[in-house]
Amino acid sequence: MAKRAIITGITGQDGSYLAEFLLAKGYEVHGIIRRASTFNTKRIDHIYQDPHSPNTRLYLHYGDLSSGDRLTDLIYDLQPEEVYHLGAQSHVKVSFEVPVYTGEVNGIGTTRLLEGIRRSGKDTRFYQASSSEMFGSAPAPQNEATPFRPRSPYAAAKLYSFWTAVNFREAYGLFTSNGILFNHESPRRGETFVTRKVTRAVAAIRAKKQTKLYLGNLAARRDWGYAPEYVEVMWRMLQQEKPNDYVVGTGEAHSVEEFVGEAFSYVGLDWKDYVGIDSRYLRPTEVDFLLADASKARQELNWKPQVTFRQLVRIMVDADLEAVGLPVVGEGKKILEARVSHWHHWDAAVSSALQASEGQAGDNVTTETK
Ligand code: NAP
Ligand code: F7E
Repeated sequence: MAKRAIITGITGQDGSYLAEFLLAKGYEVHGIIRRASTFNTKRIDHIYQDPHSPNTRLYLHYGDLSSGDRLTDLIYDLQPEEVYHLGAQSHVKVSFEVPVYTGEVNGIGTTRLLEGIRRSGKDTRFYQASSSEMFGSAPAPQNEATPFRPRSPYAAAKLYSFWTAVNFREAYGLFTSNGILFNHESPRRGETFVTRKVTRAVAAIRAKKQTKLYLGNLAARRDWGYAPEYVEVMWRMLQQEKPNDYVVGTGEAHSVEEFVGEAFSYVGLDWKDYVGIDSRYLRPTEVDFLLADASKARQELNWKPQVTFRQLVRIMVDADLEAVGLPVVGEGKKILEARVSHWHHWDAAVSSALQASEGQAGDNVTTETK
């Protein structure tokens, strides 16, 4: 029988890739989505299946992490083998503006799910989307033994969830694993994160639809990887004999300025002609330097990322050029064809962005549970 998984945050970057990955592995996938007055399913429309079809393996259910009853009911009704908890208010800068909401959703939301699993009595395996932001000001490189020094409401809330997952493991024997993931990006990355903001601007400037790009701190350094490779490691964590916590990243860090330089030069532009600084994008407290020491994941999960920083920039810029209707430079597209040939395809990555801009999303929700 097919394994059944619940994904919170299925409409997000990682949730959409994970849903594709699990469907390709033969899972029955149940995604929890928020009701919105506009369509918010653009990243999963290309894998949507009509719930009336006998072969359907993707189901969507309304629910919100800020409210527990529905989550508990879904866990009771569905009795999933695995829960991937990816739903969150994921923007660090925004968390300074809405700290209480961020704590409610990113912190207490996890307890709501874990309590639902504990009370259901089923030995459901649980993946917690922990974050390198939890390391904050701790010196790089960071690994599982590095002390956490969070620098934002986002990071503090994620830390609460990290320890709650550990506590439910120790107190009740639940299979809970934390993936401490460093930044990972893709053509499906939210438009206000710095990488996507830059690659979209490069495409818009090339298309003569934009003349200037305003950013904040160009000196911050991040360990940026390619998102589809990171959802595979989430799954690997839940296939282990025992639950555990793992740092996941490439082991290579670059500054925001380097990302900007690489993206502009890929299309033959000098970034200094286009980029300005606007203090509104600065954070009250910044995380200066994140660099993963992912040796444990490499050894125990046999996980090693294939896509490099330079390749990531090319994949994202090509996708955004295509999304604004320009010819791609082409290196990014070739990299994906050569290096990521199995379940993730260029067409899906780009077509979802195009569908979004063309407003093709549909009403894809069934509230029926099996
Ligand atoms: P994302 O694109 O922002 O997706 C977040 C998802 O959470 C969306 O589906 C969103 O729904 C959903 N969500 C937000 N608030 C919710 C609520 N109150 N109730 C139910 N669902 C809610 O984030 P991502 O980049 O895919 O990241 C996935 C997870 O990994 C997040 O927990 C993030 O904090 C964590 N993480 C990300 C990275 C990274 O570099 N990407 C690194 C480490 C950890 P809508 O579509 O309706 O907004
Ligand atoms: O910022 C700097 C900014 O917002 C990266 C989330 O997925 O990864 C992400 O959090 C850096 C920061 O990502 C702008 O100050 C400069 O130093 O793209 P970001 P993040 O804060 O690292 C972690 C691992 C997560 O868990 C989070 O969910 O870039 N920066 N100028 C800017 N950042 C933004 N957003 N916009 C700017 O204009």
